[in-house]
Amino acid sequence: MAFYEQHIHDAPTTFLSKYIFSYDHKVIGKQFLWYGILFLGIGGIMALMIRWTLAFPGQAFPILGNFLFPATGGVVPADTYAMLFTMHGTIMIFYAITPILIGCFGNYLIPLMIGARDMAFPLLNMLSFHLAALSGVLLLAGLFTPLGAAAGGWTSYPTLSTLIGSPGVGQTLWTLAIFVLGVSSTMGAINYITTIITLRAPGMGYFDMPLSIWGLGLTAVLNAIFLPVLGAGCLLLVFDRVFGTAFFLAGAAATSGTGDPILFQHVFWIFGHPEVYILILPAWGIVSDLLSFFSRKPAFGAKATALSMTTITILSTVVYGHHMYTTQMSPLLTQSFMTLTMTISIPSAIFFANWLGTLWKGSIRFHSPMLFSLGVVFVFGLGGLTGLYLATVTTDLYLHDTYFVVGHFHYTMAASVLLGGFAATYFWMPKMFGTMMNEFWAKVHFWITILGLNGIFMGMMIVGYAGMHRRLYNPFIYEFAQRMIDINTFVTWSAITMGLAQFIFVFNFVHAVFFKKEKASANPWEVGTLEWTIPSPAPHYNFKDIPVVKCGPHEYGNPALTGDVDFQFQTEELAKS
Ligand code: HEM
Ligand SMILES: [Cu+2]
Repeated sequence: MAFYEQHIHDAPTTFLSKYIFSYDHKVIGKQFLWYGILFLGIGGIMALMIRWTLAFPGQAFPILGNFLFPATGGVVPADTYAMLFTMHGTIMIFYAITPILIGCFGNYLIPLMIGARDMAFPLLNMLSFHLAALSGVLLLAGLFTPLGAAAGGWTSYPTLSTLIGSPGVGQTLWTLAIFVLGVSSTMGAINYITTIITLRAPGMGYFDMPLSIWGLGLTAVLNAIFLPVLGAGCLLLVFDRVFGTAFFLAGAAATSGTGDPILFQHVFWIFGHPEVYILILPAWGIVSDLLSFFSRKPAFGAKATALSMTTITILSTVVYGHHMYTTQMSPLLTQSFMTLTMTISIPSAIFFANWLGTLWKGSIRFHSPMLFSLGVVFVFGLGGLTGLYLATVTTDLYLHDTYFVVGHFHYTMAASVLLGGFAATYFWMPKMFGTMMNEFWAKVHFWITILGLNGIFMGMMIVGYAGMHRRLYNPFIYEFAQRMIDINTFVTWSAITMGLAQFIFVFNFVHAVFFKKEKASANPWEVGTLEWTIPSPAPHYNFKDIPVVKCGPHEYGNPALTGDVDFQFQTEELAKS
């Protein structure tokens, strides 16, 4: 077991060193949380503008419309629509989900759950947040440039993203922003990996780590390997845009020699497919732990779950071609990618079955984190199943670039990751801020959110299956699509409802952080992992004495336990009858 002395320095006293330039992983985690919630709001408003356009084509966007689009009397213009879906996708993936799940919970949980006093490289950690903040500024700056923000989709395919498709500075800023964010996340990833390898508390083997740490660790591995690939692609794209190279320009567009626009798609998806697992793995890990915590049972097949997650991580590196079936790849390649993609169902099925095994005959407590975790099980099941239609070449040729794809990835990513993020926020709130959020409003928030998002994404899959294309400003100029306006209206109302429900969360959160008097106890959920052995909120440098780990993370319901507890801390010797 790797273990070395971790020091304790005096607590910072000034505002700047405490809240802005803090080295403390807990503060940096919270910085990422606020950052992510802010972008979640911006990305959410953009989503509503997209949905409004699809449900009520030609009608002014309520309230904000007249202010933002005065030239068209409040109606979202076509070129703005392209910017909206581009920025929405980019913001949600890179600036909302990533900072919340990985930036916040990665930072917050890793040292606490493995019994360390901080990350291995605290200064690098601070720099990583500040680079992320810089990247956010670069991205948003694009909105204020003369030709507006990037509009080539979150995938930024050339030629849409070269000077021909988007001459404005906005696209250059987008590309730079993603590059800077890539650097930031790579720094974070290296830190996470080193911390997990070197700073685990004495006695904690890899299989004694909570599954949340498995998820976050595997995510960090993927990040460290594949973000540099995206970074390289972005850099080449910037060269094409600014210095006149022709990596992704072909034919007459290239000044000398020629490049290949499709090359960018390869580079993008070599990163892009692992990226979807980068986002989902932390959510899987957290849900695997929470299902066990709130079923009061050891996680069923915890080792198999960890190994399945590892297998998926490895497989995710060799399936990226399933995003490119329609680029005229050789059939030999498409079939190989199809087979490899299908293979992912095997480990997925294993850990999905393990989740159900954990629930089986558990004494389930339906607290809000549990409700959100069960929500993940449900939506991820749907998302995974729809993936099979897309993985199959023959069905994908029809479904590619339709709203079916949009429905699929919103179920797998938006829905499961969002619900997982909420589960984590409600659950670790007492440890992070020292207070609990209101359970009643948490449950109201859960029910409206889960009904809303199923209305939204189910509706998307239906219209997509009927042939409605994604990214069109007004698909209803086609006669067959006119009949889909009603479903689109339904989707939009679901989105508005779900959007409004998020205010319940924001009020609940802000109230708990700033206004609530009643303090949380050290272990309000009665679970045994290391972070619950210390007071809430976690004190400066977490552990006065580094804990010694004696058992696994999910020791529940042992009949030999006495008193009215049904769990054991990881620092306790297993009770023997
Ligand atoms: C469980 C097995 C899964 C399979 C077999 C699968 C398969 C696919 C395939 C074949 C596509 C390409 C469709 C097309 O463009 O025509 C696709 C798109 C996508 N999937 Fe999945 N997927 C799975 C799980 C996931 C998960 C877990 C996530 C995210 C956490 C995810 C996120 C995405 C995204 C973001 C896209 C579309 C990107 C874009 O075109 O903008 N998928 N999926
Ligand atoms: Cu993929």
